[in-house]
Amino acid sequence: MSNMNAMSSFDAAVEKLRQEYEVGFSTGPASGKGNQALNANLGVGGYADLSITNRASDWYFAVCAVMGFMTLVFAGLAFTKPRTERLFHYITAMITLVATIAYFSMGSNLGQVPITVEFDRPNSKQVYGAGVSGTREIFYVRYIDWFVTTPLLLLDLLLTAGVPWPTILVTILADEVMIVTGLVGALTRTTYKWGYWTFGMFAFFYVVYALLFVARPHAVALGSDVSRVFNMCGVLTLFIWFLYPIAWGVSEGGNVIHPDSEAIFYGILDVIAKPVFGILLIMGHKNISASQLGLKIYDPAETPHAVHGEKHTPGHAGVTNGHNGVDNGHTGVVNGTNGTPATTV
Ligand code: RET
Repeated sequence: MSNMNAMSSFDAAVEKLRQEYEVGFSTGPASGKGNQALNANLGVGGYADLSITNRASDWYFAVCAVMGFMTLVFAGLAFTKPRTERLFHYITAMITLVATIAYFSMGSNLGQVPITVEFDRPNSKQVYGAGVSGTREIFYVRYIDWFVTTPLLLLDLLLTAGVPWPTILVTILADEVMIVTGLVGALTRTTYKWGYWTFGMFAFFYVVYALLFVARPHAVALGSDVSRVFNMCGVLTLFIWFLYPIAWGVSEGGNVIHPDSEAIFYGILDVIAKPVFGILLIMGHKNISASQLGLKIYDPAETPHAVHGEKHTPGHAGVTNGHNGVDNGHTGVVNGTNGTPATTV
C-alpha cells in the first residue's frame, strides 16, 4: 500500500474496512464485476459486523425493479380513467414508488446503521459473526418507507369501505405509532426494545380492529362490488401484516436470522403487501366509481354543466363519468339532503 499517504483518511478507512470484511462478500470486492454496490458504499455510514452480502443486495435490487415496474403500470392505468376516477391509481402508484426508492437504498447498502445486538448467539450458524457485543445492520430506511406507505395502504382500504374521515385519521395515526415504535425498538440495544415492540403491537391491534369491525361493515353497506374488493384486499392485508412483527422479532429484535434472510423475509412480505395488493385493488375497482364510495371529486373541466338528476353519459360533450347518474356536480345536493348517499338520484 505505497500510495497510502496520498489517500484521504476516508479512503484509508474504507480500504481498511474492505480488507477486514472481504470475507463477508460472496464475490470478491475488488473483482470489478457484477454488483459493486456494497463496495461502492463501504464506509458510507457505519459498517456492522453482521450485514448483508451481495446476494441480498441483488435481491433488494430485484425487488426494487418489481416495485418500479408496478409503479409504471399503476400510473399508466391511471391515464385510462377520467381524472375524477384516478384516486386509487395514484395512491397505489405512490406506494410502489416509495418502495422502489427504499429498495434502491437497501440494495446499495444505504439507509442503514450498525446497532449492537441484544443477543449475540455465538452458537448460531445464521448470525455467527456478530460475536460478543457485535453489531447488526439495521435498515432504518425500511421504516421511512413504511411510515409513508402503510398509511397509504390503509387509505386505499378505508376509502374503498367509505368509512368517515375521523375513523381514517385515527387508524392512520395508530399505524404511525406502530411504525415509529418499531423503528425506535430496532435502534435500541437493550431489552427495552421489546417495550417498543409491545406498544407497536397494541397500535397494530387497533388497526386490525378498525379494519375488521368498522371498515368491513361499511364496505358491506356499499354493496357486493365494494365488499368483494374490500374483503379480498383486507384479508390479504391482515394476513400479511401479522407476519411483519414476527419478521421483526427474528431480525431487528431477536437477531435470530441473518440480514440476508431478513432481506428475503421482508422482501416477500413487501411484494405481497404492495404490488400484489395493488393489482387486486385496482382490478377490483374497475366497476366502482368514486361517487359510489361517497367521494365527491369535482372536476370543472369535465363537468361544466352538471345538472341535478341528469344522467350523464361518457362522451356527452365531455361531461362527467357516467356513473349511476351521479357526478360531482351534485355535491351541494348531497349535502343539502343531510348526507343522503350519493347513489340516490
Ligand atoms: C413492527 C414492529 C412493532 C410491532 C409491529 C410491527 C408491524 C409492522 C407492520 C408493517 C407493515 C408494513 C408494510 C409494508 C409494505 O410494504 C413495526 C414490525 C406490529 C405491520 C405493509
